[in-house]
This record gives sequence, C-alpha cells and structure tokens, in this order.
Amino acid sequence: MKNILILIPLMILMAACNCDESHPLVGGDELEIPDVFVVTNISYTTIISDNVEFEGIQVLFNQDVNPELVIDSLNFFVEGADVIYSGNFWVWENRIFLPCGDFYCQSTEDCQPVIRLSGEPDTGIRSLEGDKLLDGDRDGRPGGDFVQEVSVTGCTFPGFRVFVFPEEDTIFVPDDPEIPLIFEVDFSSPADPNTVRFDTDTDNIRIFRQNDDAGIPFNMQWADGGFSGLDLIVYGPGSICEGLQPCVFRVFIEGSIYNLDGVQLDGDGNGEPGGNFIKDYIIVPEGGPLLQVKSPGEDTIWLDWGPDTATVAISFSLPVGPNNLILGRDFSFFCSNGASIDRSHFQFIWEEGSEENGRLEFPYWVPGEYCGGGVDTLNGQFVNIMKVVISDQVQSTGGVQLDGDYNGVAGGDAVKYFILPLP
Ligand SMILES: [Ca+2]
Ligand SMILES: [Ca+2]
Ligand SMILES: [Ca+2]
Repeated sequence: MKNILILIPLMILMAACNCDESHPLVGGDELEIPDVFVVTNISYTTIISDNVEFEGIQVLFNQDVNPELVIDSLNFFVEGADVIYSGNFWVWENRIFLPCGDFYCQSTEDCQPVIRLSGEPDTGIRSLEGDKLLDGDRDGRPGGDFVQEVSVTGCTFPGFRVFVFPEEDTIFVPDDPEIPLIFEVDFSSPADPNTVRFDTDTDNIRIFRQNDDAGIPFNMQWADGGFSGLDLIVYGPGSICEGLQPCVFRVFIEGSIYNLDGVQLDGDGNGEPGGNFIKDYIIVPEGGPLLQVKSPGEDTIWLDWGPDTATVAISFSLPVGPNNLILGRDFSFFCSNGASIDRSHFQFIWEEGSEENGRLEFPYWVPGEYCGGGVDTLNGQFVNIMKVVISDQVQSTGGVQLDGDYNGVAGGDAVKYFILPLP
C-alpha cells in the first residue's frame, strides 16, 4: 500500500513532464521524486515585449529563474567562433533572452552560438523559489553544466556606424576666434562613453592638419544625454591654416569605439566591425587669396521645383561682380547625356550691392523639355540631371583666378550637378 501511494504522484509528474527521453528525470533504481530545476527548451525565436518584436535566443526553464544569480562570464556564457557578444541578456520569470544585437554572427553561414549555463554548486544558476541549483546535465541531480549549440539565422552585424557633418567637403571660415567651427559626429546607435577618448595621450577622436599632422585643438561635448552625438568644436579655425591659405582638416575617428551593446564601430563602413573613419575638409579662410565658389558648397544639388522657376544661390569667396562674370561666356549647361543646353534659358542676377553673392535662375526651363524624359533614380523617381560649369576664366575684382576645383591652386572649372525631380 505504501508503494502505491508513492507511485501515483510520480506517474502524474512523469505524464506532465515534456522531458527529453535520453535524459530521464529519474535514475533507474531510484524511487525518490526529483524536484529539479532544468532547462526545458532553447531556440532562436521571436518574442514580443511592449508590442515590440525581438529576435534572439530564448532559454526556457521549468521554474522561474533567480535573475540576481545569472551573471555573464560567471555562470552564463555565450561562446562560439564568429560570435560577438556584448555581455547583456534579459531574465524574467522562467526565461533568459539574448536579443540579436547584443550578440551577432560575423558571417551568415553556419552560425551556431554555444550557450553554456553553469551548474557549479557555489556559483551556478538557481531557481527563484527554493533556491534550487540548475541540473544542467539533466541527470536528475542538482548540478552539472547545460551546454547547447543554437542554430541562428539572420542575426548578423548590426552596423554601428558614424557620420560627420557638415556634409560639404569645403568649408569657408571667418578669421574670428569667436566663431567656432563645429563638426557634428552622429553615431547610428548610442556609443559607450567609456570607449571614447579625446583628452588623453591615446585619443580615438582627433582632428589634425593633413599636410603636417599637426593636432588641431578642439573641445568635445556630447550632444545629448544619449551618447548618440558629439560636437567637436574648433575655435578660430581660420587662423589654423597658415597665411590664410586653404588647408585640410582631417577628422579621424578610430574603430576602437564601441556602442552600449558592445558592438565595435565600423568606422570605414565596409560592413564589418572595426576600421577608422576619416573625412577630409578643405578649410578656406575667408579673405584669403583664393577665389572659390562658396555656395553651393556641394557638387550635387537637389532642386525644389517651383511652379515657374528654379533658383540657385551662387556666391564667391572674393568680390567678382558683373564685369568679371558673364553668363554667355562663363557658364555652360549640359544634360546628363552630354548635350549642351542653350544659355538663353538661364539668367544670372547679382544681389543688389554685392559683388560676391548672386543667383542663377532657370525661368524658361521646362522639366524634360531639353534633356528628354529624365533618368530613373533608384527609388523610382524620374529626374533631370543638369551639369553647370563655371569657367576658370572668372576672376575676382582683384585679378585672382577662380579655383573652381577646390584644390587650393588657382585654375580649374567649377562643376555642379543640379537634379530636378520631374512631376
Ligand atoms: Ca545534474
Ligand atoms: Ca569596418
Ligand atoms: Ca584649382
């Protein structure tokens, strides 16, 4: 009679248990009821938390986990070749979740992170109720490590990138220490501030003069509390170039920065962690000896098409004036197929009282009329691309020849592309 009373609850337990046949809960000869804390399932799956979907590796237990006692690299390990892991995970109720992004695979093929949970008596993972040590090896007794490979697809490098503004390659700066030049650094996800060094001997954010590697002093401040943006502030930038000649500032951001998820910066943007970000700016001190096109600073300009006309501001770094810039002589206009567009379709108008600032107007330009039906852009929008060339015959009133190609030496046409979206 006594034996039957013991066997009935045992049978109920076994019926409810979705146990692995190869790892029976009960050892062959034992009749004790094991009350063990085990992993019941592990997989790469999608969960929903606060209406947001997360992909990741989920480890399910048969009882709630004590979250205080799950510790990275002490009893919780994510291992495997080609697997990058930040050390973060989530624990709640009877699960541990490792979101994609906190770990990722370096290659898409055969990615199999190994999850190891320790069942060591002193340091192992334990249940919340009853403080039961994990039976990782599922031999029915507390203790023993759980080790399992998990097949993962679609969890690759999340791309921690950096962008630096202004976008233009050429910046005109006044020779006034009160007016700073600010480079805006934007990270694609919040950076780990502990990995950003800028006032030490091993700075990983630097600005220097490209021709002689001289360091350019700057102040740095986080743009907000979220570590997503930095301002690099250079005071008196015009005085850093010698003799008011243009010079090149190189903004250098080392690939030794990590984001808060432990992902290394892909500074060179090749889709893999690591690599330095480098961007060169031609700094042109205003009032310096070169004549350059100050605006538009970019080589390619998208135009907002008005009902009848489009206007582009054109300005120069030195006075030029109407005698030295003649539309019919100094401007040329082309379609993207190389066909020339007659100059009579355009006007150049100086701002009143200015010899530096003017505007180019296209009052007679009908989209599509001169350059055909347009070019299909990648996003399906049809555009006309027009090339405008300003000849290097143009001189300043002081006789300085245009440096249209921004190479710091007089001479070279200025070439600008204007993109007009077609209706
Ligand atoms: Ca065990
Ligand atoms: Ca890279
Ligand atoms: Ca030049």
